[in-house]
Parts: sequence; structure tokens; C-alpha cells
Amino acid sequence: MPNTLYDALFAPHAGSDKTFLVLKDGRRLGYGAFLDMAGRFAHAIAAAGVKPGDRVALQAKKSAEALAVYAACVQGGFVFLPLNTAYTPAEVEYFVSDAGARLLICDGAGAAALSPVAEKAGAALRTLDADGSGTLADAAAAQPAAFPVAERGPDDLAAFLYTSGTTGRSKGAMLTHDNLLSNAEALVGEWRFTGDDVLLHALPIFHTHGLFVATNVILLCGGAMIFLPGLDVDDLIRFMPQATTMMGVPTFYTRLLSDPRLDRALVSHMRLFVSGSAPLLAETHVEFERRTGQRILERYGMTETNMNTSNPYDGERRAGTVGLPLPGVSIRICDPETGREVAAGEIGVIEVKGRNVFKGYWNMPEKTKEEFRTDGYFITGDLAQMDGDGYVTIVGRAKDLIISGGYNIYPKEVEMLLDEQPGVLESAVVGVPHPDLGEGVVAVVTAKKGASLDPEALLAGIRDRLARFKQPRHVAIVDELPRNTMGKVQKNVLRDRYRDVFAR
Ligand code: MLC
Ligand code: AMP
Repeated sequence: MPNTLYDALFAPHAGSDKTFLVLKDGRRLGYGAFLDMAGRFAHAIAAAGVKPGDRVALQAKKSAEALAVYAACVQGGFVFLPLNTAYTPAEVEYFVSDAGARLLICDGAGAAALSPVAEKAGAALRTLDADGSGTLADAAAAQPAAFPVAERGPDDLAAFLYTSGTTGRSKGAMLTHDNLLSNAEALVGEWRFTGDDVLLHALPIFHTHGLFVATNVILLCGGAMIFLPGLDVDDLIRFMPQATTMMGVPTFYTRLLSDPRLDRALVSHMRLFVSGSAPLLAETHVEFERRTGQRILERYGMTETNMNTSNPYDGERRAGTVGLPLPGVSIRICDPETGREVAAGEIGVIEVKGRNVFKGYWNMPEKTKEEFRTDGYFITGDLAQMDGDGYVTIVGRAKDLIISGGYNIYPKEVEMLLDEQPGVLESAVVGVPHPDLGEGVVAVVTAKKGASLDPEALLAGIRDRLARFKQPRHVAIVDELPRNTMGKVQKNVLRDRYRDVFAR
């Protein structure tokens, strides 16, 4: 049966004993063994009642087995829905029920809290631990490695990735087989990936960056990944001499730079460092080159669009820019109000069109319509300018969004929870410079008449309902919020006022 993504990414490796994953403990997993594991998981998923087109949610620690669930979903035609391991059960409940997932796979330790969530949503529950054990693995163990590949065309759904919205309600971005394959093809070509590449992989696998950009590129070129559970600079340094490439968010680079062991000799085997998901400071770029002789290649993407632009592999990598449109991706910079294209060098919102652009938000046709122009361009909400050579420089965001360590935080979601706390009149949440995470979350809160507020109590009140990374790291209680003449809270004033709270 033809299956767009499976045929390109997985089928070519069937039976191969070439290394696909090198794990932290040094164990190696070949492509063939990985595909066998995926086939067994596909049986176990189908046995849980999942049919092609159904959603399979996974909230589990990074492991070869967790990645095999992705492969199993592609093979079985199931729609993969990976979830950040930091989400609280209250957050998971929204995703599982909104997506109508048929199966929720979680860590054994999370099963007790998620069992009522699965039950309420009518989803089966299975467990998968970081060591590969759990009820999903138990069900898979007795199954054959071969699983019939489901027929899937380019326009069929491969994955749902949730991104938060400015209204505070998360939206499920529907990604098709062709969205993912076309982008992997563009990146393999642009970044010169081959079967000889070994990618140092320390990113999470529940987001576009670690899952699609990194993993799909390696699967397509037939290379290998050093597959680490998370960012630990000691591990990066230990494995760097075995790797040829690394992809990371800017925090990867600032943390590496803060380690004196980072030098030219350490990276002598590396041919490419890629950064994305958040702005890389030009000074980080310059300092990394000074220390290592390597110019980081910065690229720009989004959950909804996969990768849009990249600095060139061979040409000039310009610090502070996100480079040029990728092959097959059309980019224009437009006036946010009128939608008219602005002149070269002027600031406007980035709009994108191409095979990489998602199909729409699950069950939100109106929202989807709002974010596309009538000629098919997707409005990213990122503000940028494009110079005469086509290089794009991101200068800000038209959307109210904080990016902390590469994770997106929508202020509205945090504000809604803060506003529900006893004694709170209103709140405004902003991102300000943070030396490690790029941006750190600050909440500015006012009290109702006669009430007195305690920052600790406020944080305690939202702790169970909001992933830790979204929780404010600084809370200021003030008499009133600054407003413009229209009565709108001036977040720029707050960003300015609190810009030094995380300064080293
Ligand atoms: C962890 N913590 C964070 C955080 N990550 N807080 C804010 N922002 C983050 N990003 C908190 C934890 O809750 C914990 O809090 C403390 O920091 C230490 O946790 P940790 O797990 O030990 O953190 P660490 O391993 O250091 O993780 C930091 C990180 C990680 C930057 C390495 O967040 C990361 O891997 N980020 C990558 C995100 C990513 O892949 N984004 C791509 C999105 S796709 P406490 O208080 O309990 O100690 C996309 C499209 C595109 O954007 O273009 O790619
Ligand atoms: P997400 O919704 O998690 O996919 O985040 C996408 C957002 O991350 C984009 O809309 C940008 O605002 C931001 N982003 C991604 N890559 C870069 C980059 N290289 N520089 C600046 N911002 C980036």
C-alpha cells in the first residue's frame, strides 16, 4: 500500500543493520531493529482499538521506544499527537478531549493521574516508560514485527501538534504527510545531509524541532542520531567528537559557550550547527565562531509551517538573520492591516505559502480562515524585514507570545489563571530578557480593593494547572497597570520596566 511518509522515511531501511540511534549508555539500535519495534507497537496500538485516522496521544519521556510510537503511527495511518512532558493532567485533558484521541500513552508514574482523563475522553490508556517498559510494550512484546502499512496519501494527516492561541485556547495544527516530507526533503538538500551524518540530538521529541526537523531529516538521509534524553552539557561534550551535526535552540549554544571545554578541537569533527525555534542573539553567533571557528546556521520555522527560511549552507550565514526562503517555500512581508506587500527593507508580517504549510486547525474552521489570506498565504504573526538579497530578519512579533528556552508561552493562558486567584483584580504577563532562556516570564498583578496579594500564594494557586515552564519566574504586585488612551494595557511599558529582573 502506498504511504507517503512511510515509503520515504521508513520503508527504505527495512532489514538494515545500519545504526539509527546511539543511546546515552552507548547502546546502538539499528534501523531494522527500530522498524521491528515500531511494527510491534503498531499492533499494540491497533489492539487498543485505534483505526487509521484516529489520534494517538503520547506524553512520555524521550526514548527510542517513544520515537518508535511515532513510526508506528505513520505505518498504521494513525495521527500522532505528541505532548510536552511538562504538561499537567489538566492541560493533557484539554488536548486529549479536543483531539478526540482514541489512545493516550503516558509514563507509568503519570498513569494514576491520567486514568480519569483518558476515561472522560473515551480513550484507552497504555504506559511507556523511559526504559521501554510499560503496558504498551507488554502488549507489543508478543506481536510480530511485520504490520501492514496503511494506505496514506500526501494530503492525509500524519500528526497534530498543539500550539496555544492568543485567546488562551490551544489549537491543534493538522500536519499532512506531504507537509512533513516536503520539508524534510528541502532540509536534507539545503543542509547537505547524507547517510554519513551523525546528529547530536538532545531536543525533546514532542515538538517540530526535535521530531520533524531533526528526526525526519535523519530518517530521510539514512544517517544516525546520538539520542540523548535532554540537554546536559557534559553529554554534549562527551558525544561531540562522534557527531557531525547538531540542532538546538539558542539555550544549547549559550550553555555550551559557558563551558570552558568548548573549543576548536572539541568540534573538529562537526560540519554543521543549526539553531532555531527562538532568536539567536548575534553576539552568541559571533562568540561561537570566535571559540570554535564554526558559524551557526540559523533557520526559522513554526509548528504550523515547519521550516520556512534558512541561512545558506555554502553562502553567507548572516548573524541576526534567519536567512532565505527554503526551496518550495514562498515568503512575503506584508502590512499586517492591509495585507499588501511592503517594500524591501520595510517591516511587516511574514506570510508563507508552500507544501510545508499545514492543513488548518482541528475543528476550528473560522480560526483557520482568519490566519490565511484568500490567496493561500498563512499569516505567521512574526514581524520581519527582507533585504534586497532576500535575507529575512525577524524584528518582533505581532502576536502576544513569549518564547522561553524554545517553548512557547501564551500570556493570555497565564493571565486567565492568575485572574481567577482570590484577591486578583487583573494581571499582565510579559517576557523579558533572560540570560539562559532568552525570555523569562514576568507577571504583573493588581489586587482587588481591600485585598492583599502574596506572590507565593499566587504561584501556588496556579501550580497544578499550568506546566512549570509557563509559570512566572517573577511576580510583581502593583497598584495599577499602565494603559494607553484606548484603555489597552501597555505591555511594552511593562517589558521595559522589568527588563532587568533576570539580569545576571
Ligand atoms: C525547563 N524549564 C523551563 C524550560 N525548560 N523553564 C522555562 N522555559 C523552558 N524552556 C524549567 C523546569 O520546569 C525546571 O523548573 C527547570 O527549568 C529545570 O528543568 P530541566 O528540565 O532540567 O531544564 P533543562 O533541561 O535545562 O531545559 C531547558 C531547555 C529545554 C532549554 C534545554 O527547555 C529544551 O530542551 N527546550 C527546547 C524546546 C524545543 O524543542 N522547542 C522547539 C519548539 S518547535 P524548576 O523550577 O522546577 O527547577 C518550534 C518550531 C521551530 O519552535 O522553529 O523549531
Ligand atoms: P512554535 O509555535 O512553537 O512552532 O513557535 C514558532 C515561533 O518561534 C515562530 O512563530 C517564531 O516567532 C519563533 N521562531 C522560530 N525560529 C526562530 C528564529 N530562528 N528566530 C526568531 N524566532 C523564531
